Amino acid sequence: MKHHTQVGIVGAGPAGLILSHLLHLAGVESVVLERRTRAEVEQTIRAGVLEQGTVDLLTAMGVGERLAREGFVHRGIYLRFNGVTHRIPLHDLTGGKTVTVYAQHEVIKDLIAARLAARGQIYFGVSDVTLNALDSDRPFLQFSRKGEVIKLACDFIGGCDGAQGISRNSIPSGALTSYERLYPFGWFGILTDAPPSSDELIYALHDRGFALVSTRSPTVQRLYFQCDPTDKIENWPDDRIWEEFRLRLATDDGWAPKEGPITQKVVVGMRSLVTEPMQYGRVFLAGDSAHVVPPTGAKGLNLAVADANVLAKAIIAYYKSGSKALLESYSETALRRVWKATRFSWWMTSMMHRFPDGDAFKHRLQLAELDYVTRSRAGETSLAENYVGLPMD
Ligand code: RFL
Ligand code: PHB
Repeated sequence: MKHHTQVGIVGAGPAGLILSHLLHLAGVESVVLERRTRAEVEQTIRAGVLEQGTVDLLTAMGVGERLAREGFVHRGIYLRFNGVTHRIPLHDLTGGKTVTVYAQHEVIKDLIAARLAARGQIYFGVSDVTLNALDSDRPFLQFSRKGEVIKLACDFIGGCDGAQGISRNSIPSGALTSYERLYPFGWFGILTDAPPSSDELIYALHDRGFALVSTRSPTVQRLYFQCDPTDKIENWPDDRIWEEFRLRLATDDGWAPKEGPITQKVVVGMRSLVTEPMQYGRVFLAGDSAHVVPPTGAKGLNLAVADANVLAKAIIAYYKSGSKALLESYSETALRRVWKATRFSWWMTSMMHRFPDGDAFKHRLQLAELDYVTRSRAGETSLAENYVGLPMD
């Protein structure tokens, strides 16, 4: 067990693992501390849509092999409203960019395997992690592992511990400003053992609310519908779930989802949160620890990847040249992209969901906006370039 490292990283999610591996590829050493077990981390079902830039980065890092084999490249998405489906041709509108559907936990498995093959240090199942002396030149992480309390001195700390982590709250109150928006709905998500219902994702707005048809593999599908954020999965037996999907996804030409046994049910809340700046002294926040987006734009994982990339470049430049310039501009660089993804996620969410206030004027505006976005080249191009991902930095 080491007691000093160049970069101490809290959290083995996409942000922490990508940061650690990018640093390793440039000869910078790091240690990753993770609260959960390896099995838990590798089995948590979350995101599914990787932007073009995320795929390119993972490939350049040497972890794109299985992704290239098993991921599904999508050249468009469908928007469905008023019983009619409209295709947004992402590929044609963005000069050839696409998104790839490949589950987040598969990315995590690939990254952990790459870190361990390179003798990278990830400590799973640690507890009581604290961040200390953050504004000094000698910050340190303290944690418990197998009953032993360990102090790990670091040159820098990467706070990559997600929305419920401790890094953000370790920064003195007053040093950070948070901007938050809660949405009055959540998503009910399922996994089902069924063949794909569609060749590309379907985002649907219906009088009863939003629904999304996504996929995981030729035999496993991921679907969501808008629900009350306090709803309970016990209220939703399988028959009632399929009835809701059939209603919300119905088209004038009789489309219906392919049904199968439901193997997972989950209710997720929806909020937007941005914390500024994403740095304090020698701790740098990356990913959900600094910002959260509602899932409608499929941006959360991709933002975590982009943050880790910007931060890795800044740390590597420091060790190569001694210059702190990129470290000092990290927050500003990352936040430019974060705010644009926050805007896009808020916009997609606002356009695609029924608001419980039942405001008919708002609903008419949503339909007008959808009509505009699907009929105007400018409108669909704007959606497409945000969906496939804005430049990494
Ligand atoms: P993570 O993935 O939450 O990883 C943080 C890690 O830190 C650990 N941790 C700690 N470790 C040590 N000590 C502590 N005190 C700790 N506290 C926490 C945790 O155990 C965890 O392993 O954060 P990261 O790396 O910033 O990555 C963010 C993404 O996971 C997240 O933004 C996405 O999953 C969001 N998201 C989506 N993003 C997309 O880009 N495309 C999508 O299609 C998409 N769909 C989704 C989503 C999120 C969803 N949920 C469940 C919120 C769909 C859903 C339903
Ligand atoms: C998913 O497949 O989990 C998924 C797809 C698109 C989204 C959100 C989640 O916008």
